[in-house]
Amino acid sequence: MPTVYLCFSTDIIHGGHIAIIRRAQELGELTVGVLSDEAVAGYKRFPLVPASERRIMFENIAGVSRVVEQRTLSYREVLEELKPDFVVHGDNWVNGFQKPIRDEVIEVLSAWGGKLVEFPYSADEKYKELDRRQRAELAMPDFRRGRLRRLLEMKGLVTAMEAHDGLTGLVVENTVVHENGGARQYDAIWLSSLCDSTAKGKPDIELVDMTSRFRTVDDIMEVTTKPIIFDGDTGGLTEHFVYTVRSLERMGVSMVIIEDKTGLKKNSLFGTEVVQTQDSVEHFCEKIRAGCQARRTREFMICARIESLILERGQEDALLRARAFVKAGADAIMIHSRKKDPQEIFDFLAAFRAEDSATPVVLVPTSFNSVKEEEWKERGANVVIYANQLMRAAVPAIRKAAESILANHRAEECDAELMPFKEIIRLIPEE
Ligand code: SPV
Ligand code: MG
Repeated sequence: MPTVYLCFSTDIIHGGHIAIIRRAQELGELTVGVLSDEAVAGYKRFPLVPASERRIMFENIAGVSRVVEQRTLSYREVLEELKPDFVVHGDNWVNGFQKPIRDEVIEVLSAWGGKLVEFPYSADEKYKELDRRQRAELAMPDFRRGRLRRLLEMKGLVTAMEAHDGLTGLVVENTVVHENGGARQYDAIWLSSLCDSTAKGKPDIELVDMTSRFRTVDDIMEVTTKPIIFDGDTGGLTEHFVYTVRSLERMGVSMVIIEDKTGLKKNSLFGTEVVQTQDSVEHFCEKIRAGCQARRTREFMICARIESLILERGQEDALLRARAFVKAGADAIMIHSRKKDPQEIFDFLAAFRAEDSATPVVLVPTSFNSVKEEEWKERGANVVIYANQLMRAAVPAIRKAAESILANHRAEECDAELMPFKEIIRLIPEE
């Protein structure tokens, strides 16, 4: 009897899936592949149902002989193992970003004379509605909060991009680039104190109060589903920090990062050009412990940010603090530098990883921006935050338009550089 392979990324099974399963069964003995959580998360959205459970769903469909996990978007590994006579797929990948995956399937199958069979893809409105409803679930606080931890487990390295309002949140949520038949998108959203303050025309000195910062979180949460990492500045007084932890956790934020500075906090990119005081290890550990005690779930992460390199106190001080903060309960640490040369971060990572292989390390490579994510992962980093690039892209563009209109006494000259509002509106979802 001929053998057939059909791979699914879905976490719900509807009539359209059953129909294609039935057609595949007519060709021979059917093996269903379940795409790994990591591959699904990168390719469309975070799966609501993990691969282990999706496997069980398919195992219980009559006529499915067996279910295997497909680890990557590429079919090569699975196909070379199963050597099926047929691979079945919808015809929606004949063109578009999945085409390289399709081409590879045809090439791999040709080694043993296997064939690709494509059925018309059904883009039924009711199935689209199901997907929309599932996306809405992902936005709910209880679904969203734990997703950063799960992404860290799944991917090892996650990326976060800055957003400072609903619109930039939508850009971070929806930006996708296609590469090698797959898709790349940001894993999480960074709520920067610098950009949140700047958007309000205020300095980054903990002047924008928590109520206002939470308002920004809420604006972003309303229109996105990705996990949120909140820049908690110094965390303020320990007595206040515990309330911040509770509020963020309840809102569905996944991680708060607090930095070991005290007194009037200035942005780290100023380094030693301004007076900045580092908190004592003991006092900051107390703050971490209090935060950990205040939270209600293990899903919510508290990250301790070490300012030793920014303040030129050296690697030893940074390492000593990392050790102490982890011992006090920090779920992750962030090490920061404002040097262009990444060497001091490399040195820290090597030394820290030699003694701690588990605690996630967060980086904000604004100054040391030459290193690619793949190398950071190899060196032991787990979160890469692009902390302010969207704001820095926007300001020169809007200033240029403002100047052009003034200089030309009309808007015609700058119009070619502006996005038509029709296109901007397309970014905004309608219920
Ligand atoms: C922020 O984005 O507000 C940060 C990162 O804290 S940095 O500006 O590099 O200090
Ligand atoms: Mg900040």
